[in-house]
Amino acid sequence: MDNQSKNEKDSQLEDYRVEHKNTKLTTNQGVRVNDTDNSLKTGERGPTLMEDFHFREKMTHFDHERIPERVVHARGFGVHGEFQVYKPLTKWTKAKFLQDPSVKTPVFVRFSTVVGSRGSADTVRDVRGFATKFYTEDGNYDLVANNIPIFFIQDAIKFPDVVHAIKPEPDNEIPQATAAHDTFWDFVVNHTETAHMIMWLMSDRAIPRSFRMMEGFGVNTFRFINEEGKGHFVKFHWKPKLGVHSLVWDEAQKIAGKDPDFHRRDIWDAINNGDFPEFELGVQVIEEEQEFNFDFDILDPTKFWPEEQVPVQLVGKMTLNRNQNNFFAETEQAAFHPGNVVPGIDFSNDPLLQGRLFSYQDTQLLRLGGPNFHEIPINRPTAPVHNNQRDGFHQMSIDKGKVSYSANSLRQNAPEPATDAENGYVHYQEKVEGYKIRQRSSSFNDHYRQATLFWNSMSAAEKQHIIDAFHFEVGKVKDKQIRQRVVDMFNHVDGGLAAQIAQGVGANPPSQPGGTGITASSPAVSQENTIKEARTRKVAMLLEGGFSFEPLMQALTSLQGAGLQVELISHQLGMVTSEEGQQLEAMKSYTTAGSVMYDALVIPGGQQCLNNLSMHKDTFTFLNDTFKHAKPIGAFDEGADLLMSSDVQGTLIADPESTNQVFSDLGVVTVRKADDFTAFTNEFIQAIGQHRHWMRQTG
Ligand code: HDD
Repeated sequence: MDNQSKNEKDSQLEDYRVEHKNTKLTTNQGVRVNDTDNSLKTGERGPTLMEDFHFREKMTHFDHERIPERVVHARGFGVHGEFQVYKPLTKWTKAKFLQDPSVKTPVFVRFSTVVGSRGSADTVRDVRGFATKFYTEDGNYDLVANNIPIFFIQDAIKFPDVVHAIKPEPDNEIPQATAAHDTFWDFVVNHTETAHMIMWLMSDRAIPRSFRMMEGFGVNTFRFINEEGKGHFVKFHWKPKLGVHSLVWDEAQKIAGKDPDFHRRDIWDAINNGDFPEFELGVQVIEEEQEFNFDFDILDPTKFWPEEQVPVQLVGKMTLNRNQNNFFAETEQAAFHPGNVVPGIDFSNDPLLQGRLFSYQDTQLLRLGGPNFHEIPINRPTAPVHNNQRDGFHQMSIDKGKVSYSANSLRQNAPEPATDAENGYVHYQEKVEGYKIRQRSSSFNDHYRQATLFWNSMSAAEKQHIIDAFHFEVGKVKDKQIRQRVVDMFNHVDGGLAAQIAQGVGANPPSQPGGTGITASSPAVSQENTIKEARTRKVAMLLEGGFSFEPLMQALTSLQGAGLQVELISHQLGMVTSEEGQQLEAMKSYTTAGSVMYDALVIPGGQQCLNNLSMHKDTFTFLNDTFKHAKPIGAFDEGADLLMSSDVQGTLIADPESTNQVFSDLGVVTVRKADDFTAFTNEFIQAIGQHRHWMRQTG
């Protein structure tokens, strides 16, 4: 594609790409095949012959086409891009890709859900994975992140437990891709360390509008190491240039049916349209001497470092600018590992991170069938690889010579370990001593204070969404005792929250006073305070015969000029004629599209169009759902009259200065013939940038 850039990784991948244009069909042995539609038989109606090598090969390959899906993060989608640092980070790290602002480091990013299997829907309530492989000159560096800054558990040994609890229940494999069932909430009430993560999981963060509109967090505490060997604790962030935005739960559920590929389609289309998603890399850095200056343990993965206390410094930008060629070869075979680090980046003793360092390599050995998966094109570093590792399933290199050991004299000890000066990786020399004990540090004992901090930081609408999510999730739990225990557990976070959870799930309100006494908030975690951008949003324009052409075209041009994607939708596909006789094509119909697939709605003018729109029940479903989901609606001329017969009508107010109907300022924008059309489109685009107009739901 024209808009897709070439970089070192792309050039490397080019060697493996195959196109089958103008070619003859062959077997995998390169033998030309003369018929692939009929197997070789004894007589026209006789049995198939064993000697049919083409049949045998074709069928065997097909029979073996599947590999195990990832045990978590099975459903994902990968895209290529580049990363550039803004200025040298020499004072903290010697990592080469973080020094020179002119260097573009190729990246491959895989976004994912955690719980569902490979074919599950994109818009389920779940954590999203955000794994980035940087192909640096020092070798591959993987930042294996999520869109929530903390985790369920404090020690990796609990990972199989939490995953078993959240996955479908083992007797009947129900339910798919959701935490809304007994075993998960049973786990929660038996592990109060999950409280903070559950607050995030019940929040809007768990139903993102787009992979392009979510943050990424490395979660675990890592270390930067500079040339002098000095360490700094660091947490990594990705900040989306489009801001952090979410769906509404009802919308998310409907999209799961209408378009289960919603998120992957969104990013695929955006990149093909040239709307390259951009994320800034942020770091929070803590001096080693300040390790104990906080009221939480900086190694505890159930805690975040509030940005107000430890600012996020933006140090570089990633641009995702190329779609993959082949889903299986690239997304499915990509292997990420938080243990893939380069000189200048090291680990902390965070007990969750320590366990992750074992798990990823281990799971990939099974999933990708042996120890040579680093040779699969998507996983190959662009840095040269030299060592004495040999053989194994699917070995792709032809290592020459007799020597496969070190130290050796026969090849002058090549490949030789690199010195410090040659950038050989030196593990950070941290002094550690202690007894071998299976014990959690008492500094990890507080399970509730940051959960309260998060709750305090939410806007009224965000709080309501959290309560609604608890009602849905816990409402699906059959065991009444567990439901009661959820109420009692979250009473430790906030008494009001617990009382409201209780109301919706048939449990008793908490009997004890609630809360942690924390009154502080962290405004940075509220999506209310995020970047508001209309660019790249999708707008639905309803279209029926007799629409008035000029204003529609004017609106279309303004919206497209502001970088929005507009789709024309009618009751059926095909050409639609305006009142003046011009024709436009409806590319979507009420059957193939739904309001949940768009960020905003436009209703054009024209008396005949209005009459035609009013004839279809689906028009009102579209309009009312858009309104219910708090999305902006723009209507002009006669189109505005349609709002009078919809749910929008309730927001009508009297305007003493005008004879027009005026809708209160809730993201419903109308314009009449005499009014200023440019002012209308500007206001409408601004309303789209606001994303959702929650006042409709809470006001
Ligand atoms: Fe993990 C996959 C992120 C905790 C074990 N994890 C996986 C992926 C992401 C994360 C984004 C998908 C990678 C891809 O796209 O292929 N995981 C996280 C984060 C965690 C976390 C941010 C919290 C800090 N994970 C975690 C723990 C363990 C694992 C505590 C086990 C000790 N994760 C795995 C895994 C997976 C994985 C089983 C499954 C597939 C894979 O690795 O390649 O090893």
